Amino acid sequence: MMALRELLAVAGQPEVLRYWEQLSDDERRLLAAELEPLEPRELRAHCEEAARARARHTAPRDRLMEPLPGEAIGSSIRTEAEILRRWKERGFHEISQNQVAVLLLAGGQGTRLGVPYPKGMYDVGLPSGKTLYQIQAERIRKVQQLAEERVGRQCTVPWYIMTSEFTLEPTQKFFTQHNYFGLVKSNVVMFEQRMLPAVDFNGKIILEQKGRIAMAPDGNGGLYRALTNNKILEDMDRRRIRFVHVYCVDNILVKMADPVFIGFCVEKGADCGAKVVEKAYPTEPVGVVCRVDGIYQVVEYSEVSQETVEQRNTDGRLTFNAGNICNHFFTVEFLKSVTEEFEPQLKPHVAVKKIPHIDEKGNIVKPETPNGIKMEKFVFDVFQFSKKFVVFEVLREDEFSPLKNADNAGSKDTPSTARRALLWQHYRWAVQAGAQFLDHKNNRISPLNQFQEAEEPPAVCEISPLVSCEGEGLEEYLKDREFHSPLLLTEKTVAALG
Ligand code: UD2
Repeated sequence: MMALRELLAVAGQPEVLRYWEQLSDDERRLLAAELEPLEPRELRAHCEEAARARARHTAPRDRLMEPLPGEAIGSSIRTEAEILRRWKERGFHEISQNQVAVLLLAGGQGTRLGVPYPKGMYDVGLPSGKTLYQIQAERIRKVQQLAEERVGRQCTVPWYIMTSEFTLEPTQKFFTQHNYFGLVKSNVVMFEQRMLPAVDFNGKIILEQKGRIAMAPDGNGGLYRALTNNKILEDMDRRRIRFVHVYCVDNILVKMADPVFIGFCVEKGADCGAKVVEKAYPTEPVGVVCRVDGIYQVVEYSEVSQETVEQRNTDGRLTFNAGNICNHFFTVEFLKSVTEEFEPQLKPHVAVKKIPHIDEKGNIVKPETPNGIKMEKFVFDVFQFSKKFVVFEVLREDEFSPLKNADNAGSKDTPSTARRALLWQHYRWAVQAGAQFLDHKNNRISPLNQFQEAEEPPAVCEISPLVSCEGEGLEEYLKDREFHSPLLLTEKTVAALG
């Protein structure tokens, strides 16, 4: 208790204990457990900085923004097949040498989707009922298998999963319950990022209950602190990992350890890279990769003016159209330089939010206007420290369909759009591999290759990642064969077709 009082005195937050006398032993223990990991002087600086940042009118960086020069962008769309093949083989080579890991950012609260469990556990309604975690796990298994086929020995792509207080326990339970989806448990490394208190506009920590602080994870840029605190880079060193593919949990089309992207980055000698897609509309909630004052950076959608996002070139295309899809490449060397040297220089971003809190009398209030500040670091803010940064453009319909919002009328990036994006992709693969689909009267459905996110594909076809990662190897099962919708291709069903 004394230690706690002292900690809060140094932090300038003694009021946090104002209901201490009314708390049960359990509540006291929980409150102490939230506070004890925080260094008091750092906590003080965090609260003061939050209040200052709110008061400060941050100068928009818009006028310093310049679009990416064309030559700075590699592309999976506008590159000859031969070169793409070379990048892919280079990527598979690194994977087969066990030098590539994937790292999932899964510490977010998923507030917009509004489910009380981690987003990775969400089932968007595919015929297989698979969750995002399962899809990602199976894609790792397939990439490992494809690398193994190339070299004839076992290959491992370790999966690091950054969670937070909200997501660690349910994620662990879920993986155990599902037997790690067939992955080797010791190759799935979960670790936790820090939580920080939300503060009010006067820099005072907000209590959401008498014995509970309103805490939030410190943003996906909390990754770098979490790597240090959990000795993750040491783990990577032990496994001789050199390249890491970092990605966010909610993109149903994510290509795990994408060999083309890895190969491209490695061949270019990059220490840091980002995948982008052409933005779909000016206000799409994705950061834009650009140069700010000459330095490659991402300017987040929440920090750019309407005028800038709407700016167009003479050909009608958006001037800032390189949409960040939260798929990054890092060398382990670069991550070391960040954790050892640059992390403290990362500036937190301020989010002004409506944060439930208790009033003077101890009643819980759900505010209707913003009342508090959350401070978050962003994963991409380290790009500025890169010595060789590359950008890789990919096709949205192949690689990006994020799950952000619940299925309400007019919402974008919902379970329905994610489900449809995946089913469209698999339908296209099946048609390209020569499958014919029949309707209920046994008439052939004329193939449609035009992806339209708002519509269901002409036939339902879901292909397990364990059968095909990106449409490869399907002719053997599908060519010139007729199928009724829905078609579910799993390892079992293809065994019968092959
Ligand atoms: C992210 C990108 C945005 C764009 C978009 C595409 C950032 C800062 N912004 O925006 O530019 O690429 O995705 O979908 O990357 N997370 C944590 N810990 C946290 C907060 C978030 O691990 O404290 C994870 C979260 O679980 C998710 C990812 O980071 O996997 C992105 O978080 P988000 O959904 O809040 O980011 P969003 O959509 O605002």
